[in-house]
Amino acid sequence: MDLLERIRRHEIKLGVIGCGYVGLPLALEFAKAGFSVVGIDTDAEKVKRINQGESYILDVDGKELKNEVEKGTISATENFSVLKGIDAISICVPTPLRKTRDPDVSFIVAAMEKVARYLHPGQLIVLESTTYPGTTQELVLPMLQRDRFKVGKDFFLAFSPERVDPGNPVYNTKNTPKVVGGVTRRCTDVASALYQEVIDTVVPVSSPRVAEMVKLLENTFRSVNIAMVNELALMCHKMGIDVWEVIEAAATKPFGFMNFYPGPGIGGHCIPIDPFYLSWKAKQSGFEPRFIELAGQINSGMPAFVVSRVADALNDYKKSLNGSKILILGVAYKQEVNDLRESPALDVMELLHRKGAQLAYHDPYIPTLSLGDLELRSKPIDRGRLKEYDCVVILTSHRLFDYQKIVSESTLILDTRNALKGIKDKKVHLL
Ligand code: SAJ
Repeated sequence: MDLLERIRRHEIKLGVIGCGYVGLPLALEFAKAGFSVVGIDTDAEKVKRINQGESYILDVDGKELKNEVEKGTISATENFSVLKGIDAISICVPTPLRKTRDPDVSFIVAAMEKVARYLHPGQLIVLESTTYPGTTQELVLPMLQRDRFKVGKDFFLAFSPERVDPGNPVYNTKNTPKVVGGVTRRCTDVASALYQEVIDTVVPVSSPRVAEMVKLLENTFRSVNIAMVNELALMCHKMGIDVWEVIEAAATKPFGFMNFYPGPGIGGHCIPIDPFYLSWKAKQSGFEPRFIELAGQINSGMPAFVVSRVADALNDYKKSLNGSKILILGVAYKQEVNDLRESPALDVMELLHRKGAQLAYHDPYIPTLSLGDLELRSKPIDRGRLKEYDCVVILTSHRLFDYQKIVSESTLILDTRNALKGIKDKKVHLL
């Protein structure tokens, strides 16, 4: 029986390489649909916790995972030789930047070396990691297509960008449309057939290059628009205009507008990074992208702006940054996530620490963090402890914070997220 038929009967075995915030939800969706799924990860702790039915991703329901593990539809291993018995492989490994801001595709290469080693006729391979246009056809295909293996005939290869939005209570793996671009038409058909079994909407495109570019457009769109409102915040501060009121009013426009909000900078391992995959590749093709670089400069300049605003606010109370006790409220890179990667809070804290501030933070999602030589634990803020601080800086506006209490108990607040919207008090300074 051919692969398409076996996919439709849910009789194929799926391998997911990289069981992080993308791979684990995907693996669970396929397991819930009755596929036999193996998670493959180099992190022994992740493998152990999956096999114990224990979720380490906030958006993955622990009970559902345990249920599927007990049913035997999902398991995990560090041993890549399982690929010998796998029919379809989804690769969801990290794609960070090097220190030189160039793409680091070493995780993709490492995964593909294993895939190539165990490649056998009839296999489908789908790369999901966000990467520059051309990765699948220029880097991955040559690693897999050898003398006797022909793509589109002996094996199938596609790119399908992940669109996971951590902490999003509405959109998840199943109900977020999935773009799929195969190296050949048949590759697109086979990959689309697989995703159609678990994802409500599949969007086939003409090539992996188009699918890779779709993802980078999505994330560059966010980076550039966030940078624009960040610059608007700097402008409005100079001009004495409330940027938050401006954005709220502009958002009443029912067409041709989409609101973004200023903040202390951008975090996560997507928006601050993915656009630079695109600009790197564009430059290789002789094109100098300007929006991406400019957006990066503006967004990465926000932590310093926040620190200058803290200094100004303390100055009103005849206090200096040096020696002041400052509490950072919310350090995760965005609300309702337990992820510190690229969080602008780390940059703000580093700058404050260098200026001699006595730092503390509170974030129920992040129990500990290290900042250079500093090891910090999340401090409790109950029983009137907020009064101990010369300034409270809200960097991530988790919904679970009691903002009324925070205002009443604090001496001075810098709110970089308009979390206190509507609470008018002279001790509250807005970004
Ligand atoms: N941010 C702002 N102002 C805004 C929106 C976001 O300052 O108006 C900041 C956030 O605080 C955060 C950063 O930007 O630090 C990134 O925010 P994000 O909402 O883009 O969050 P991510 O990176 O977790 O998720 C995004 C997805 N988000 C949405 O579509 C809402 C989506 O772009 C991708 O699916 C995902 O990255 C990815 O994995 O690429």
